[in-house]
Amino acid sequence: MTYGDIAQRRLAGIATCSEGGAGVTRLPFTEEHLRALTEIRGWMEAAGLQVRLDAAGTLIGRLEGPPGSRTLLIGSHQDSVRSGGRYDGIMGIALGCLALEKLRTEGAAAPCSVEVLAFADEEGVRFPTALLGPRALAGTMDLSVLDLADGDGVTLRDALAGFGCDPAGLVALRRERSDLLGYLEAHIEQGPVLEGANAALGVVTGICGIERNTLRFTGETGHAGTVPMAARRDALVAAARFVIAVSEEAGWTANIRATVGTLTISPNAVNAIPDITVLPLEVRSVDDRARADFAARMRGLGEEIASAAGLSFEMTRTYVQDAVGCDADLSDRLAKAIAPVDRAPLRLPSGATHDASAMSDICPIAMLFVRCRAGLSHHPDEYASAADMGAAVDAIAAFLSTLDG
Ligand code: HGY
Ligand code: MN
Ligand code: MN
Ligand code: MN
Repeated sequence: MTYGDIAQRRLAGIATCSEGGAGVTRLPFTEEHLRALTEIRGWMEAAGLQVRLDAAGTLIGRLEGPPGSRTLLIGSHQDSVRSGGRYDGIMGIALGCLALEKLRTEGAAAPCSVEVLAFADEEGVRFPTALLGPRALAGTMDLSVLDLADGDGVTLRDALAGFGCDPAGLVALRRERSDLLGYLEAHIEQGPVLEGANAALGVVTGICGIERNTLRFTGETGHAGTVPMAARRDALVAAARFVIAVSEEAGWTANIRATVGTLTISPNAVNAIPDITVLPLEVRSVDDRARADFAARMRGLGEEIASAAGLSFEMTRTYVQDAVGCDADLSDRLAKAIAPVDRAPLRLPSGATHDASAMSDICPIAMLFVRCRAGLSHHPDEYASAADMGAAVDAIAAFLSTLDG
């Protein structure tokens, strides 16, 4: 049984505990999360780690290094999107544990202290916020998010307390920058680039920035049979024009990915003219300036479309996270560690955001991408091979041995 086979078996095992419908649904501070912690605790103990749960719901496995040595953090997120795949997030936790298990089996002492971190919530699917775990460690969290509620009205504060996590302990989680060597996240690529290059592993150069806005077109409702077409102020027609224009503009603008994704219509009846539409606009880019410019252009476009149809238009930014670069020294060490399987590993940006984005506020970060079949992710058919995961375990173990505490 190779380490890749063990990873495959462990990820299958943990997936079954949350596969209700198609794919994996494992949201933070739920029954599925609780069951997953039992599995992950087992992975950490098999690697000889001291295991504890912190006040943000992060399960932490620690290996004490030589006295006085700093700590390398390895982590990712245990949560998934709804009907997601078996690898996004959780794979990085499994591979980190297996790399330490490999070193333990080989009797190789780690040159520094190492912690594997299983963060509770990166996707932000259950609550309208995310990254509480890494932000608590980085000292950048906003405590007001504790009062945000999920679709059932459960606040993040109550969900934490119900999980045995004391929100009062969050502030004390902040780490000392001087104690940290860095943060490494191994993650399925979630895109087709490595597969296209026939590469098992890649080194991430940077993680895209992201901003989310809420837009609202307001017109006038009326009877679908009696209001002449020329007299209508139809909010759905305006929103439709906007969505098509966003897709076209993003298509010919470098470094931009823009998505609407959902649409709320009022009064949402076939025989009444829609008077209000509310839609999100998410803009991502590795270039923060390009992202801000594009969002400003989309605001102008929305205003233009609305005024041409006699509607009003509002656009409010609800979330922003700047692009982050990966640390050159850690990334070069990672590239060297991959050399046995690829002398010149691909270096590529991440179009997905990660826990590493938040960790970059407290320490240097590096990310290792693992090939993703057909680039499918946030999808039940997401897949990484045992061979590629085995190569990743070897690379993480080799990366650790390049460090000096
Ligand atoms: O949306 C993202 O990029 C991440 O998967 N949460
Ligand atoms: Mn994801
Ligand atoms: Mn992820
Ligand atoms: Mn992540």
